[in-house]
Amino acid sequence: MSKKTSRQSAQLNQAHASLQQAISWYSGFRRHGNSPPDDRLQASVRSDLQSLQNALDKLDRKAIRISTFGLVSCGKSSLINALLQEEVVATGPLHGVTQSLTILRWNPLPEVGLNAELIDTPGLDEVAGEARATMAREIAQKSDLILFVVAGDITRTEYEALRELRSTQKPLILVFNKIDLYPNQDRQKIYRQLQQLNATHSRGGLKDIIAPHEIVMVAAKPQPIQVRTESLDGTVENTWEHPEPQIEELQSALAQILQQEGKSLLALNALVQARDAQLNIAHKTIELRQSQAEKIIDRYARYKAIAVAFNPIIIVDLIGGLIADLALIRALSKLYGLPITTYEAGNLLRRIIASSGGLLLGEFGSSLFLGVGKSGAVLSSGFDSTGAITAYLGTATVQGAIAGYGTYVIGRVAQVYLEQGCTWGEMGASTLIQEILAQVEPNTIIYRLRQELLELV
Ligand SMILES: Nc1nc2c(ncn2[C@@H]2O[C@H](COP(=O)(O)OP(=O)(O)O)[C@@H](O)[C@H]2O)c(=O)[nH]1
Ligand SMILES: [Mg+2]
Repeated sequence: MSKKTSRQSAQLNQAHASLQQAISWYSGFRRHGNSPPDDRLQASVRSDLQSLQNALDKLDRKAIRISTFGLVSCGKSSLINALLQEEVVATGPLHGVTQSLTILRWNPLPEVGLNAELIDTPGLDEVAGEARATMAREIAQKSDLILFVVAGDITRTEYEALRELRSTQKPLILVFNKIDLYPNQDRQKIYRQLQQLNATHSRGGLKDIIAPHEIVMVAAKPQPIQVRTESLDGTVENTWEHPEPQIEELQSALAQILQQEGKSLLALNALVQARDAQLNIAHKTIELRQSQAEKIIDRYARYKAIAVAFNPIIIVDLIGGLIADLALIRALSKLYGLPITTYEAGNLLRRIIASSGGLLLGEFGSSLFLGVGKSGAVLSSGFDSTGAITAYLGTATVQGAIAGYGTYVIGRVAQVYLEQGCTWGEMGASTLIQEILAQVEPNTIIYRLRQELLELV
């Protein structure tokens, strides 16, 4: 096994472990902590749990999902038949031959150890406006690779759909079909036409909608040719001959992608799906437990204010404050039932300290200045004069209030981090996505999508 292949297999295994870990965590998490099983929460995260399970099942099947998009009659169904080398789906010149999504199993490269699922879709122009965009996005989200089929000049509708699909960050091949009818068409011409459409309509968004090497030219079902045969006795017979499909360019483009990065794509997409599901779960949990969380944060803010105000020693203030903040983070994560270890809680606190440095500095500064005053007041007078006690209490109250406010902010920031942090653990989906993206080879499709994917993480 080559190094690349084994790296891809390792990515697949890691994705598998990550999804399994997430599923085992979240299917038990409603019984976690002090919170009783919560029917409302359970109902609201059901679809996300299902999505996690679906992603894992797809990994188990090792199924690369390839879907076709295009206007009606551009030859999507014909293309699928040509790839399968069998008339499996109905095709025809009438509008709307394909009414629903059809999933077809295909085993293009047994040696790669991947299965493919080809998805035949209705034409983009058969579904109106907003619904079309939604349909396209939903199908694209479930796909690992998109075949966008065109035949003839690219229309505005096609261009818009192409742009919409591009924004899902899925690898895409532009398949120009029916080259038997357009013998003068070539890759560069299509590329230029797209660039032109892009310049007119992109509103400054996409720089390069597609690269020339992502365009392939095929004839999925070339027009039958009439053959006229005249026998010796003079009788004439007209027959129709069906030329073989010409889809070699597409076949080799697919083979290259599947071989070079099929498993990585599979792992990556499963992880993206898992990450989104986990973020949804975290978000819904935090929303549903908002009022309880506020009570906890208030309580800790008050504890800390009191503890800091009445503690005369600076360093104990600070340590005590940090312990209180850590305890708050633990209490919140317990309330939500979101995965967090003590180590992660410590990390989280460090990140909060780094990102809200100003606030913490304020706390620290107040401890130094006011704390010295506070300790000084105690040392010099030993609480024996009313003046000293007043000074002490004044300083202490201000300091306590600042510390309490600090905890309040930390509570808020912790909520945000908990919501996102659940995918950043050791086997977390976001962590693995970043690892895979760091390993991609420059000449791959994933590499091209890397920047956009990194922005999503
Ligand atoms: N000339 C020519 N016709 C094609 C080709 N591929 C498909 N067609 C025809 O285009 C029509 C629509 O094909 P179909 O696969 O049903 O399109 P779909 O609506 O995109 O699924 C059918 O009549 C096909 O025979 C091709 O490569 N060349
Ligand atoms: Mg069709």
